[in-house]
Parts: sequence; structure tokens; C-alpha cells
Amino acid sequence: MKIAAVLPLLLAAVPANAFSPSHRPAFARTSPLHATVESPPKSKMKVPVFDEVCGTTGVSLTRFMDEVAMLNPELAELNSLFGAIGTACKAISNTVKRSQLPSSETLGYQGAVNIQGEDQKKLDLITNDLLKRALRFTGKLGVLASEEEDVPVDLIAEAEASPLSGSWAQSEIVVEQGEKFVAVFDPLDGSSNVDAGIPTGTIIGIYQYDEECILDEDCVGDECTEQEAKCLDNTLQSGTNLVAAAYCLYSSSTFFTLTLGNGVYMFTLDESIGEFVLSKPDVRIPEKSKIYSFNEANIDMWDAPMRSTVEKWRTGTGVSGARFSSRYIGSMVGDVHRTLLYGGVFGYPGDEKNPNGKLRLLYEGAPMSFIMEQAGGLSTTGTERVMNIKPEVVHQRVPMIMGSKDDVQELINAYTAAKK
Ligand code: AHM
Ligand code: MG
Repeated sequence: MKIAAVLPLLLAAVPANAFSPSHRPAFARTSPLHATVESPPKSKMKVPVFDEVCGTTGVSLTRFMDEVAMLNPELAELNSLFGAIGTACKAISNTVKRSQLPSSETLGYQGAVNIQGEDQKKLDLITNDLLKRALRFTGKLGVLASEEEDVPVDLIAEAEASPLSGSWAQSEIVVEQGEKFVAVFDPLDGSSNVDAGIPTGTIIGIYQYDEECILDEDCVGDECTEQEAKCLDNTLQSGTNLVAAAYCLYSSSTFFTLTLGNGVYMFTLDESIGEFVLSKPDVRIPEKSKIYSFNEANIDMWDAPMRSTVEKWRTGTGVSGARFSSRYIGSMVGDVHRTLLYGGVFGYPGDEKNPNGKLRLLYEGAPMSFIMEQAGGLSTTGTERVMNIKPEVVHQRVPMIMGSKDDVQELINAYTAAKK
């Protein structure tokens, strides 16, 4: 039911231009192109126009998704998924905040190492479980892949094979017959910083699920047949197949930033009402900037085009002639969030030791690139559009540089010139 129908007394006119048609994204915005990259299909998503807005709550994420679903029936199935993601983000936000209290025992290491050889923090596992359960109970998910899971998890088979124990034992996990999706996520990116209270975030990508895929419920890892393994390949799609991407940032405020392929929407958690409220309806990254954001300690190990471009920005001898500042949190969601709002170039390039850098393609690189491109920025490995790369394995790493169009293009040009 529309808020307008429920709370007519709270309706207030929005500022004249806040949600006017001139401020909403064009229906068919194309993603920016690299010279070497083919054009992505145009999104047909219809963008809601909020003629009436509740003066107290503004446009909540729930209302936003309801209206998207009304205008775009083909996206209606995403509604409950994003309801669950929003709720999980609120719960993770609380968990991260409370972790600093002396009575909390959620900081520090779990004592386990994930498949990528990284020590898992207690919060990595808590937030992974939280998000996994929230998504699972929507009944809309076929498979998920997470930074904290060794292999993709087939939720349909898992639900049928092993009902949850404890307080959930009585409740059946509903796997709806309707459309299913694949979710890829990093539940708590930047968690190595969390003990120091530094911002962290959750990154999520949503793909379509191939309904042809029926997995044997007993199939686990190497026991899967080739056909079954192919089913798990549902997770190994390139960023161009993403239906939606979002991140939650846990910082001075909790933010929820979303793209459904037609612009970027930023919501801020209003803790007094427990709702994400639309705070930036059409995020556009400035086309040029004076900020770069890299772990500069690795500069000696970067390749020549990367090193020389950053050197030019540092000394004010690049294309714009501006002398750049350095800003680096070391927490991707926070660094990308600032880059979207202030402009800049963020990245984790490859280096001599790690030619593919550090960031993971599937659940970090692709969803964040989708958001960046939808805000008018670019995302590249230096030689290739990140969105075009199809992962071969779930935890594949990718060198990545993203941000303001003109500056990232300057870097791409340096790589192109170096090839000649
Ligand atoms: P994580 O997924 O294990 O948290 O690692 C990813 C994080 C990113 O948030 C951040 O951009 C990068 O690692 C920082 O790495 P470094 O400490 O090498 O600069
Ligand atoms: Mg991560």
C-alpha cells in the first residue's frame, strides 16, 4: 500500500527539483565505453517518479522497490530479495557497532583460514551467516557465492537436504517456484580494519539463475558431476549479466547504494524509524578529479603505465595539470563511496608479486564496477573493462582501477600507448 494512502497528514511537498523528471536518470542510460569495449544492452527499467513524499519518512527503500516493481513487473521478484538485503544490512550495521563494546566478544580472529589463505575474523563468519540466512528465507535464491564460502552454495539442494536445527527446526525453508536469482557477496569487506572502528561494508551482486540447473542434493565439491558443476557455474557470470548490485557502508551513517541498471540510488539509514531513506536519487560521479586512492606503498611493483600516470597526478603534470591528493582508507566500500561522491580514482592494480592485484572479481570487482559505470564512471584493469571479464573460478582476483571518467581514461590511454 502506498504511503500516501496510509499517512496523508504526513505528506509534504518535496523541494521543487528533488525528484523531478529532469533529475531522474534517462530511462535508457548506457554505460560508458572504453575504445575496445562493446556496448552493453540498454536497460529498459522504468524509474519511479515520486510526486508525493512522506514528510517524515521520505522515500523508503521499501517504497522505492515497491514502485520499481509496479512499473517493471519483470523486476517484481527482486522486491523481497532487496527487502532481505536491507534488513541484513541493518543487522550487520548493529553487529559492527556493538562489536566495540567491552561486553561483545565478536572482535578478533575466529581461528579459521578461508580458501584464499586469509585469517577469518569472527565478524566475517557472523555476517556471512546473517546474510546467507536472510537471502535464503526469501525463497528467491538458487545459488550463492561468498568470499567466506569455499565453493558456491546450492541453496535449493541445501534447503531440501538439511533443514536448519535449533529454533528454526520447525519452520520449513520455502523455495518458491517463481524466478530464482544468484547472489554473490562479500559480507564484511575491509574486516581486517574492523577492530580499529574503521568503516567496513557489504558488497552484493545479483544475477539471473538458470532454471535448467538441477543439482543432486548430495553433490558437494569434487563429488559433483560435470553437469552439476556446470550448474554451479551459475555464479561464474561476467558483470555485464548483473541484474542488480548494491553495497552497504557502515560508517558515520549506514548507507545503502543500489543500481538496477538505470542509475545509482543512495539511501541513508534513519535510525529513528529503522528505514533506509532515499538521500541521493541520481548519483553522478564528477568527470574529473584531484584525488587518487591506492595502496601507494606498492608503487615500485606496479607496471610502467600505472606508475607513470600516478606519478604525473602526484606532481601535477597529468592531462588536467592538477596536483592530486591521496586518500586511502584501505576499505574498498568506504573508498568507493567517497570516490562516487567527491570524484577520484580508486583501485588495486596488479603488481610484480600479485599480477591480479588483491580484489576479487565476482563479489567485489564486478558489482562495484556496475555501480561505478551506472554513476557515469569507468572501471578497468588498465587494458580491459572489468564488467566484461567472465570469472573462471569463484575467488578469482582482478586488477582494478575505477572512478572519474576523464582520469580513468587517461590511465587507459597510458596502457594503450605502452602497447604500441
Ligand atoms: P578483504 O576482502 O579481505 O577485506 O580485502 C579487501 C580489502 C579492500 O577493502 C581494500 O581495498 C583492500 O583490501 C586493502 O588492501 P591493502 O591493505 O593491501 O591496502
Ligand atoms: Mg573483501
